Amino acid sequence: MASSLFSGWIDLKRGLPFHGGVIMKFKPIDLRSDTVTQPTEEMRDAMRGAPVGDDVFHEDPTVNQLEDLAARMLGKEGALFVVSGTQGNLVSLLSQTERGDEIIVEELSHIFKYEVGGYAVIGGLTAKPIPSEKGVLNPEVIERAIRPQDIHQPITRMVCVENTHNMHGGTITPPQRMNEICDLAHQYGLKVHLDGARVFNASVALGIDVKKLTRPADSVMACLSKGLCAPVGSIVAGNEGFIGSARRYRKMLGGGMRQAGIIAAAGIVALEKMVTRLAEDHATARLIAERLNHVPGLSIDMDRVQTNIVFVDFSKLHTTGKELERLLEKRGVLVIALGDTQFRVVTHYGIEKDDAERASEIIEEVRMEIIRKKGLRSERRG
Ligand code: TLP
Repeated sequence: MASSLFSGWIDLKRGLPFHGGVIMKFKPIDLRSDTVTQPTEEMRDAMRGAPVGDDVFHEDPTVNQLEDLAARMLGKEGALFVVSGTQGNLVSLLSQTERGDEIIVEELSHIFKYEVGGYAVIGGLTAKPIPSEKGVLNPEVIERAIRPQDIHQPITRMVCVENTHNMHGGTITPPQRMNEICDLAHQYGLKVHLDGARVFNASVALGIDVKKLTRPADSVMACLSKGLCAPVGSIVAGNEGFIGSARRYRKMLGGGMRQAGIIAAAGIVALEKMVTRLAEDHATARLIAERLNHVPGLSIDMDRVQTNIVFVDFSKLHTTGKELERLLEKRGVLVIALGDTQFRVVTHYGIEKDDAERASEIIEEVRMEIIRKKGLRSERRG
């Protein structure tokens, strides 16, 4: 229905001019997340023509093709197509732990903070959150968090690594550090799960084969529906025993998807065609970061700008996150504020260089508007 009303503004690559149920007069520059990406035309064509079958019976040729491709790319014996990153992380935990076990997690990790406590509610697990250096775990800190064998204490069973690390601003754990973490964990008999929602962003930014980051882990989750643009779905990968178990837990969680080849078809395009393009998102993120970092009242830890995520500190503007979001939205830029000190910008397919420039300009204008309103003097930087 919207297409006839707003056909002049519709751009399938970037999506329809809707936001929060409201039809906007212009298409916003949506920097809230790379989860907002629309499937490409090639994905839509592939979905239209995909041969399908009942995947619970292993009879969907397109799902089977996606899983084989993903396993090969991630350097694992097998892979499983799951509904979401959250489901992929949960089946990975359930498959490698017992109720009452403890998992070691980074304190701002997605598994710990944003997965509704599934590890505890469904897995019966406790979590030991540990700090990191800008999202990169230190093996010595991990070692100190491993519980001794003691009848009073839960058994430490797993270490979870997030690469790239979302809440630290898309930071990368390099292969050498990944090897060190895995060597230590394995020495203690622990499993390592990699939340690689954006692991292809890490490999593209480093210019290395993604296997260098995924191989040392026992299980890997990688999202198809973020920067890679598939409409739905993630992959978990590991050895055959793990995949067998993950398949059972996926079924338990309601993730047996029947003719899922329809969406797996887009996942194949995502893996074959959309990986190297992520470099463009890294360039637009850097462009925004470099521009905003020169704006008085805003600051960015440029060390953390490694992939497609930028955290902007606006605490010096003395406004609320909600107000900032509202003012930006009025001018057609969507971001997510994290409390009243930082907002997050995520670049993705459909955000071109000129969108990045325009968004930076609008953010600067809104900052002026806030300063004017508050009667604050704009101070020049140093
Ligand atoms: N992240 C989303 C939100 O949930 C915050 C986002 O917009 O960044 N691991 C990591 C590191 C993630 O960033 C996310 C999603 C997930 C797992 C979960 O993936 P989905 O949304 O597919 O369940």
